[in-house]
Amino acid sequence: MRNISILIAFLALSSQSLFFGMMKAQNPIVQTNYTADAASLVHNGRFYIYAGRDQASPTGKWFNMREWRVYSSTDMVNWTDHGPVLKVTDFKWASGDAWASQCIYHKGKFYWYVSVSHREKGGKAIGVAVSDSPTGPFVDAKGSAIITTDMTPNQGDFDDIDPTVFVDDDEQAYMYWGNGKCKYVKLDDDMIHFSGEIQYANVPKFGEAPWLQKINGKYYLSYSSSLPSTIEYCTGNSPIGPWEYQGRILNPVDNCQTSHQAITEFKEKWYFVYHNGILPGGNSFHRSVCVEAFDLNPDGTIPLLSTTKEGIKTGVGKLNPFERVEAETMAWSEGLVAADDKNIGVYISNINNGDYIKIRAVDFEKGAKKFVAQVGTSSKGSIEIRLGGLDGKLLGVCEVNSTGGFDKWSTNIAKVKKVKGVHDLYLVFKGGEGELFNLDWWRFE
Ligand code: FUB
Repeated sequence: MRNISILIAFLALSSQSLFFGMMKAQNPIVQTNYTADAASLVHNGRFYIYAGRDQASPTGKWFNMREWRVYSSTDMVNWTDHGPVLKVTDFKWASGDAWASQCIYHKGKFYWYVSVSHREKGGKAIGVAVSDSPTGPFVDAKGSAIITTDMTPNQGDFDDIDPTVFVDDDEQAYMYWGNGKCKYVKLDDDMIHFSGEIQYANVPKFGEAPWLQKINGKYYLSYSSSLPSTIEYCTGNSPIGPWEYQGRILNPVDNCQTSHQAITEFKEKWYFVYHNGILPGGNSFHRSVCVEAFDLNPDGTIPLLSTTKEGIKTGVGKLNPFERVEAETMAWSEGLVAADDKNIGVYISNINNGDYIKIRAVDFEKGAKKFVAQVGTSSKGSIEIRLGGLDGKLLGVCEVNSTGGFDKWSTNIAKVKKVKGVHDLYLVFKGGEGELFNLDWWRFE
C-alpha cells in the first residue's frame, strides 16, 4: 500500500467480488473510488462526468469530500478516469467540502461551478474555476466566492449549495442553486459575477440539486426533493419560469439518502446520471455514480425511471486497442483502486491475484499480434489476456517482473493469438500473495 487513502479505498472496495461476482453489471460506472453528485457535459463527441469523491473512512457518518474527479466516455460503456482535476485547496478562500458542482462550456472556456465551505464567512458558498480544456488544469476564476451565506440570511448553513448554470440561446447565463429554497441569478457576461437581486423560484417539493436545461424549446428544471431524495421536475416557457410541476423522475435509490441527478443527450439518446450506495461499503457517505439510458415520451415529458445494475446495455461506439489505452479506462473492474501521481497521472493500483479489468466492444479489426503494457512493481505477476469472460478464450499471457519499484515504469510485451473483430476484453491479473504491480496503460500491436 503506497498511502493511507489507497488503503482505505482498498478496505472498502475489496469486498466487491463477493457482492457482484460475475454479474453483467455496468452500474455504478466507477468501481475504483466512491463518486457522487455527478454533472454531465457533452463536448466534441465525449460525454464527461464531473463528480465529487466520497472520502469518508469506512465507518464515517458524514461527508468527507476534498476533491472532484472527471470521467469521460465516447461509447457510454467504457469510462476513463481523468483523476482529481479540481480540489478544495484550489480555492484559497474555501475551508473544505467538495460538494455538488457543474461544469459548462461557454465561448471556448470550461466553467466549473462548485459548492464548498467558506473559511471566513462560514456556511456553504459557490465558487467557479475555469479552464481551456474539459479535463483542466482548472484555476479559481474569481479568487473569491460568487455566492456566500450572508447573501441569503436566515436560511441555515447548507442553503447555498448545488449550482447549475445554463446559457440560453441569447447567451444570457442563469445560475440556480439551493437547499430548501431554489434560488437563481442572471450571471454577467464574464460568468463569474452577477447583477441584480437573488431571486426565488416557486417549485414544489424542492430539496436541492437543481439542473436547468432546454429541450426542444422548453425549459426543464429537475431537482431533488427532501430526504430520502426523489427526483422531480418542472417545465416552463422561460429560464426563470413560471414553473409547472410535471412529476417524478426517480424514486429514492438503494442504500443512500440522496441521488443528485443530471440529464443529458448524447449521440441521439438521453442519459440520466445519479448516485446510489450500491457499491460494497456503500451508503449515504460512500456513494457511486450510475447512468441509465431513457427516451423522452412523445409529448416531451420525462418518464419515471428505474435504477438498474445493468446500466447501459448497448454502447454507442467501439474502443480502438491499437492506440494507447489508459488502464483507468474500463467498463467494469473488481478489487482495483485508481491512484495518481504527478509524473504519470492516473494509474491502476491495488492489483491482487484474481482482480480484473473488463473493457467492452474492443475492435481488433483485422488482427493483433502483440500486447504491450506499462507496469511498475517490486513484485511480480502476470496479465492474462482473455475474450468474453474471466474464463474466456486466452489470447496470451503478459509476464510482469520487478521494474525496481511500484513507481518505476517499464513496458512489457506478450505475443497474442490472432484475434479479429469486436470483443469484450478481460485483463485478468494473476500472481502470488499481496499487491502484484501497478498498471499505467496497454495497447495491442
Ligand atoms: O455531496 C454533498 C451533498 O449531498 C450535495 O451537495 C447534495 O446535492 C447531496 O448530494
